[in-house]
Amino acid sequence: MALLIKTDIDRGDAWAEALAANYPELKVYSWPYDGDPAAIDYALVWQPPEGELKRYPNLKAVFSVGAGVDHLASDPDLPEGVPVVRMVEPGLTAGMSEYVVWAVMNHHRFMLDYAAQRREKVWEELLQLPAEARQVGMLGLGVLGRDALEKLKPFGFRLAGWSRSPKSISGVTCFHGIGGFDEFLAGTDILVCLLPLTPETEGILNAEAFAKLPAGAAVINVGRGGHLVEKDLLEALDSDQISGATLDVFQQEPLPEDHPFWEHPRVFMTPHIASMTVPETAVRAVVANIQRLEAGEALQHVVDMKRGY
Ligand code: NDP
Ligand code: OXD
Repeated sequence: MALLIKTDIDRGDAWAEALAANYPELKVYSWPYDGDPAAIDYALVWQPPEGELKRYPNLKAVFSVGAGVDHLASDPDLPEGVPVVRMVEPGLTAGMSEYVVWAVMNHHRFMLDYAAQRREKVWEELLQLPAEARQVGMLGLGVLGRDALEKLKPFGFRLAGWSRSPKSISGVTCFHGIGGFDEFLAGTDILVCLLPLTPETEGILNAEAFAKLPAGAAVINVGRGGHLVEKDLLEALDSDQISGATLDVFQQEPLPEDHPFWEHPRVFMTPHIASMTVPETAVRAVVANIQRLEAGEALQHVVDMKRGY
């Protein structure tokens, strides 16, 4: 049995070593692969070139290296009938929750203001609000959104979430669908986007949504750059409707050098690192899934490609 692997960041031999340790019988080939395409049973990929996966006639499943599968859904030649599996693994989940907790605190504790004061050599205390005075609103109540909310619970924030289908989560006020969107936004002081990018969610962080948030709300985008209408955010920041933003993902990555976000004093940015798949833990999830399929059982975390997530 053979697996082709294409990852984004060079992590040396971490993937190959973890695969060898967890599944010694599996032959692992790194992309670009110039062997016989018919020999490849599985692909574990991040942003493969369009049409690449179609080259392998015997693929049994495609595993996404990331939780998001928009990098695969955008391929018009994605092989039909081959299941696509999104990444669900504890390392990726833990990393995202760390980032979200930090980013919420960044806004809650006025860190953008203190950074500005530091630049100006201003020593001034700002009145701190208790956590329960703020509502954190999570767009997306999937694996990552729910875990981040759990990790926020001990701090005492009021918590809310929005998903496509109804949910019931202890300690979280849940809203769903278009009908629940406005009420969700109206109560949200710190908005976090952890949605998948689909035709339905593209551009969801726009002027209309910002206007429905309480004045001075903060925005954290860790979903995808395509969720945010960047010029609408700049306008909302300039009018103080939005007090600040923490952004990890962008319409164009890497962010172009002349982009106004680089210099904006109310924007904190990171280069799409909110979380990263951890080879050691991810491999266990992939191997367990391959073994499930080989034993005639159903794969876990298969994406509904029509829905887009
Ligand atoms: P899941 O598939 O587990 O959860 C997706 C959630 O979004 C679900 O609650 C789903 O609702 C909701 N949703 C989807 N479409 C809609 C819609 N149209 N309206 C309302 N709610 C919707 O995904 P994960 O939590 O695993 O990952 C979320 C995203 O995080 C990824 O797709 C990726 O884009 C991003 N990500 C970013 C990273 C980074 O480093 N910046 C790292 C990892 C992931 P329902 O529950 O009803 O189905
Ligand atoms: C992911 C990502 O989707 O890293 O996992 O963006």
